[in-house]
Amino acid sequence: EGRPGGFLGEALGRSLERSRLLGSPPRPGSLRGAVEKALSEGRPGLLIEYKRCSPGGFVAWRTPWEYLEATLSVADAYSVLVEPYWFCGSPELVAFFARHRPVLAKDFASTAEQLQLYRRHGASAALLILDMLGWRRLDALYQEARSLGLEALIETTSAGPAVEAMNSYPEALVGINARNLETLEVSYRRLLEEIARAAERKPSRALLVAESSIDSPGKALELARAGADALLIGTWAMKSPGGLAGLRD
Ligand code: IGP
Repeated sequence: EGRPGGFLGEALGRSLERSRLLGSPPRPGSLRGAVEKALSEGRPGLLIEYKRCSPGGFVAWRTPWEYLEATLSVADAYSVLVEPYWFCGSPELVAFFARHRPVLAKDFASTAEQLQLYRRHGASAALLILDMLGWRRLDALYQEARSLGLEALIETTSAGPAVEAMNSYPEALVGINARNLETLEVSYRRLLEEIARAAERKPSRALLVAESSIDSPGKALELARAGADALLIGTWAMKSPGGLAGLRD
């Protein structure tokens, strides 16, 4: 009996591939290592995000493999949405991208079980949102992540808490998000200002990440000059992955 042809044949191939991923989780490198390597080449680390939809109403049904092909040459790491209801994400997508680059599991993580799920799917790092968790729960989840061998990206929206996080958690990456997650409002101007303020008081080993609203090479350059060590790019990358090419020149 031969393999089925056409779409069914392809579906069988993908199914076998997914099944293999469950049996042997990928062994990705470190997210910090990927960013440090980019910095050693004189450029900011590029964290390219895979999200198929967002609460803002954005929808992009580029398949994971098409997206991988279009972005692998610029991505130092991937940020992959796990949250299913607003962002159309899943843990299996983490496993898919983690075979190729270190992956940040992007979710509204609030329990140790969720961190274990990301780890089982090959994530290198988990997102921890300070404005959602508060310092006490953040600290507990951060310790849990470390004990599982996961790195963390601690996210906030302004320079003050970002500097505090960089001082308290020197191993973590610390991000400032242009999008306020209470109101979903985005401000690139504000992001640039907060990155510049946080960079002034950045401890030497810390890694500062600029997140959201980056949609041109000019903004990427401006944020890097203001002191961002890495850039997290979602919507722009999903809409026109070809446009990212200029970022590594
Ligand atoms: C990417 P943008 O504007 O490039 O699509 O943003 C990323 O920063 C954004 O998706 C994000 C996010 C989050 C999503 C940042 N923090 C927390 C969900 C949860």
